[in-house]
Amino acid sequence: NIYDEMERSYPPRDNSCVISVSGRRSSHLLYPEEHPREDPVAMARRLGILPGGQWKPLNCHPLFNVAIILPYRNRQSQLAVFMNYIHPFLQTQNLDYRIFVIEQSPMREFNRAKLFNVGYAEATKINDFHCFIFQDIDLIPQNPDNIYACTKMPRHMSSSVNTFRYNLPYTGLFGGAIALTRKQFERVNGFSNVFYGWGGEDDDFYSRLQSRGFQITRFGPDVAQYYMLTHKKEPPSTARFANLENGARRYDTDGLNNLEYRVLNHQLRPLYSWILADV
Ligand code: NGS
Repeated sequence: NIYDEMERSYPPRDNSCVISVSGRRSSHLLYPEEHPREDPVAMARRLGILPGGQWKPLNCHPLFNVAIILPYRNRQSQLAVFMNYIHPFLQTQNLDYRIFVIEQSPMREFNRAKLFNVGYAEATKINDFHCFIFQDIDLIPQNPDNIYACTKMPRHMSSSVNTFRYNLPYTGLFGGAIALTRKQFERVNGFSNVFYGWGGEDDDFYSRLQSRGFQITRFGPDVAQYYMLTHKKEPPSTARFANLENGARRYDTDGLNNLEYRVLNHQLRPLYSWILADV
């Protein structure tokens, strides 16, 4: 049972929430773009979501406390589709969660990995989150059994994506959506901060985990199914291979412990906490 692998945030007690697992396969497509779109304020009110995109079940004690960190720039319609879909999805899992959107200010190339570090740092200032999900907003989890919480080992959540015909392209892929406890993330000094532009930052992160002796885990391909929202592909960065090659030299000095950025703006929006950062 894969749910034995879960790492609880709180010890079980009377009236702990039950993780209900349907056991159903999700080979059907959901076409989240075509879901009826609800106004964010109306949705927050209907679902009892607090300002900044926070929610927890009120009729039982949640077992999992999760910060969901989403790096972002210039994908407004995808963000709307994602938020419209993800809140009901997370609520069926009875999680104590909060969603953070970390937007990178213009000028420099996008730095997905550094935005994850920023999200981690900002979330940690607000609350003692036990578990972090780092993920792209174009990835829609299709199976409600894909629990958005941490496992005893760092977990690659999006191992079965429609654009790869639901196959894992290579064993070391650790991109898309991942889950790590605060402890696991701190143990590897977070992500590297040097990967500007597309590609390689997730491979570097996987090497960090390996260098610290972590095994990773994945749920089965029927549970780990994702639907990717379509968009134009970014041209890959030319620096990515060099950064990967000399990555090992920087694990201890490049990451959470040398993270520098400026928060330019932040707002508690109805469905998420928004942070605009200059990295
Ligand atoms: C690898 C990239 C990863 C990326 C993966 C999947 O080649 O960052 O492809 O990309 N590594 C390098 O460029 C060194 S995908 O097909 O999802 O666009 O995550």
